[in-house]
Amino acid sequence: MIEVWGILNVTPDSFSDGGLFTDAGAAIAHARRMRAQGADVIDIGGESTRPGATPITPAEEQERILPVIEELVREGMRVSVDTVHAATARAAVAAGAEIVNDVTGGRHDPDMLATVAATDAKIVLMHSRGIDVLADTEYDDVAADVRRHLAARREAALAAGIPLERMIFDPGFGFSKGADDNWRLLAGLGQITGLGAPVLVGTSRKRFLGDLLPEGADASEREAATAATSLLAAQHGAAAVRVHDVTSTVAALRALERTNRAIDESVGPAHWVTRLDETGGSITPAPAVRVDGIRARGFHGVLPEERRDGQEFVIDVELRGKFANAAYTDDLGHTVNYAAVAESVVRVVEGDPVDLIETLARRIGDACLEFPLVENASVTVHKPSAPIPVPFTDVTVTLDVSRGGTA
Ligand code: PMM
Repeated sequence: MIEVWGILNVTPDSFSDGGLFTDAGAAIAHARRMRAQGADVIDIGGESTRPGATPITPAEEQERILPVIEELVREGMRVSVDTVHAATARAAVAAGAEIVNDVTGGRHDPDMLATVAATDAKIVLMHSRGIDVLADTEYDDVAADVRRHLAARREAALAAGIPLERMIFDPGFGFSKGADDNWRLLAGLGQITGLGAPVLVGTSRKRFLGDLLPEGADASEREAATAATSLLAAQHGAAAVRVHDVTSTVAALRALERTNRAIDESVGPAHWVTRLDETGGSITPAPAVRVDGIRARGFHGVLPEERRDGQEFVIDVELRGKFANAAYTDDLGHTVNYAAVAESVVRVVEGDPVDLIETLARRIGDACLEFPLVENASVTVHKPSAPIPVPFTDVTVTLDVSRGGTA
């Protein structure tokens, strides 16, 4: 089962539970309760991200959370610290926290990434924009924009000395996202899981869930919607969910686990049942989709005349992924639309010039992975008209890309 992180806000003003656990004794008691309910990690925050919350100094933040962390670690709990301050992260890790959860992805405090790099702790790199989580909600394509942002945070963290194995990505539900953006992000979670590290999802009690409830319902009535969205996140590849009410989400995830177990134990043709945490079916081998001989004109190459005059490129792509159900459902939604793939390939060839066809092949491969259900792509780029002084028929480069190994 995926991990469940129980939220422990030791703050007077968090949006749904502010003020409940400001006293260390009450906070520790609540953490124990969450552990008994099935929480794998306790995520402790001492500063609220709620719009309008009073900012506090790192010293005040530490005063609130360090005694709690020390006690939870002493009792064998795994602790994550929700902070944007490097000094607090350092002190919390010294007190035994094993994860630093930074809602700014290390952008707020210039020392954060180097501080985490110097420890053994993991870091949650979350997508967010400004301080005001209700502002700045314009996106071209929210899942692709968030993926790009997190890929850049990944590069920054790598440059600071944090290996990929110590990273966790979080698309930041509710942070500068309009209501529909949150649903699009959930639908497009595969783009985030493709970044190469586990993904954490936090929908708990967030405003966008209010749209599912009768008008006037308050945040405490969002538990069923939290459990449902956490379950959907698990089905879309999340490795962990961050929730206030542990019992309801653990029950939902156990239902998924039980059903999948029944599927694994089932007899009969594999396509009668589909594991619920896979969008594709369980028939093997899954069909491959090939599109060969896609022609487009581009200006790639090292030679000046290639850049000036351009030439024809011919591309073959073979895509593999979770297409198995298509053979039984006859539904285009269960496979990849090869016409759209071909158009996307042409756009890349006609796009910004590069020197090497290896680079071009890689860009085409990345474009193929943008399609849902595609898990790997083999791309061959032919350059039959390359201006070399020897008679020849073709020059090609073939490159394979797969989710998790690219971007
Ligand atoms: N949401 C809140 C605070 N911290 N951290 C991560 N990694 N992901 C989130 O979605 C997230 C977070 C919002 O406030 P809350 O603590 O009251 O849920």
